[in-house]
Amino acid sequence: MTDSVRELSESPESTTVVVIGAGPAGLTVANLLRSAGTDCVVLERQTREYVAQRQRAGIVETRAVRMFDSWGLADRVLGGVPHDGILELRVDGEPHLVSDSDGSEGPTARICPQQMLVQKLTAAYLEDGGDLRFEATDVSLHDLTGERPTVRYRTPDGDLRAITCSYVAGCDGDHGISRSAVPDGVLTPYAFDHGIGWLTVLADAPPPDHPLLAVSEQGFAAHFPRGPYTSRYYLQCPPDDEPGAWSDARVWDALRTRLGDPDLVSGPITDREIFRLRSLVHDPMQYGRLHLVGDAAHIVSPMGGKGMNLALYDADLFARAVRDAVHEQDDTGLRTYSARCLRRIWNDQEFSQWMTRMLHDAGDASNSGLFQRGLARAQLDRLFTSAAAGGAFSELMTGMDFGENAGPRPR
Ligand code: RFL
Repeated sequence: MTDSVRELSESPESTTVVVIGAGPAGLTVANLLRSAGTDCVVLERQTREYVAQRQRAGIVETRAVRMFDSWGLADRVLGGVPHDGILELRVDGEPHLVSDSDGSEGPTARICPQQMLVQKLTAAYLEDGGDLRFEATDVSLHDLTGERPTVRYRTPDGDLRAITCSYVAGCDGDHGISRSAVPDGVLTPYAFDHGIGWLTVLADAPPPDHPLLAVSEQGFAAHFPRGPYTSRYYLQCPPDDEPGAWSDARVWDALRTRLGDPDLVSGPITDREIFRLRSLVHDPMQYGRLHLVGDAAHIVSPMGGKGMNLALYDADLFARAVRDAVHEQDDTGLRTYSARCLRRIWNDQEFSQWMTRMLHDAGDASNSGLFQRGLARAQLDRLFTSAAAGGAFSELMTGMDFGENAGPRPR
């Protein structure tokens, strides 16, 4: 008998699914499973307050809004305001409005910051009697290829607990423990470093009329709404730059120059960090009864706003697959989970990569050269003038670009 087993203060509990992580992926899985009448336990390392304030994504894309709608959850878990379907691409100070709505019937994208989605998903799950355990540390996964895997963890009081289950949802992000529970050699990582850094700044300052992405010779910049009087800004910078090198004055100067808006209203900066643009896919996304969901399986460069939306896509497929397996003894969804997720993931990686290259190469040519700059400007020109190019862009932005979206909705 190992020390950890001897320490167990109670005999193991039992549930159908243990969900590791209470970010957008884990909380969506938990809410959908509850809607499907399937029991689960969510284990989250952090406190509720910490998880509820983590600010990242800002838009829930059309496909994801309709996904929540199809489960009857949209009104409860989506906050914010409807996105008006217009995106501004500003090139050397000149505005171009492009549609990121595909005109199809049904609810459309919402400006719903990630922390608002997380807060609402948490509240809905707990209101419905869901089992969500914060400050669960030392989580470890066992017997993943057996009939009943076990998840062990430590409570905030230091007690060691164990839960046996039919399935584990690894929703613990890029730095979680789920992926590392898979033996070496099973998963193949496909990684790409874009060689680009972004300074990201959150400020109490007026949001733009439309989400705004700007190309300029001084480098890429962006301005996104995050609330009635909150904005997130991005500034291209060297990947190894230090946030301390960006004083408030330098941030606002660079934004005014790159956005071509000398009158841009500034405000108190509440958060500032620098990160490298990188992309990563792990294939397959399952091992035995463990299924990786969201950032635990893949990272997308933020351009195009796909990371959180992909997490919501995986969560939907996983929850439907478990529902079918548990209630109809049909394991097709579980067997095909990884392949179906990866099809969309590679599609969105390609879209994000295309946008990243185009909007950086068209501006500061010091990295990619003048030839690439010419190509990127030609891509922008096509986007602004060709109805077909504009239509493809809208479909990709909404997430409605796959034939399967026309298929039957979850029951
Ligand atoms: P998360 O959000 O990282 O949540 C994982 C959860 O697991 C917990 N955890 C553990 N729990 C128990 N035991 C352990 N050992 C654990 N280890 C970790 C963590 O505490 C956490 O609560 O992953 P999830 O749920 O897959 O969600 C993914 C999204 O967060 C992510 O894809 C997006 O934030 C990406 N992203 C964006 N996505 C968009 O769709 N649109 C955007 O505009 C957008 N902007 C961004 C972004 C990511 C950014 N960062 C992180 C670089 C902007 C930025 C700056």
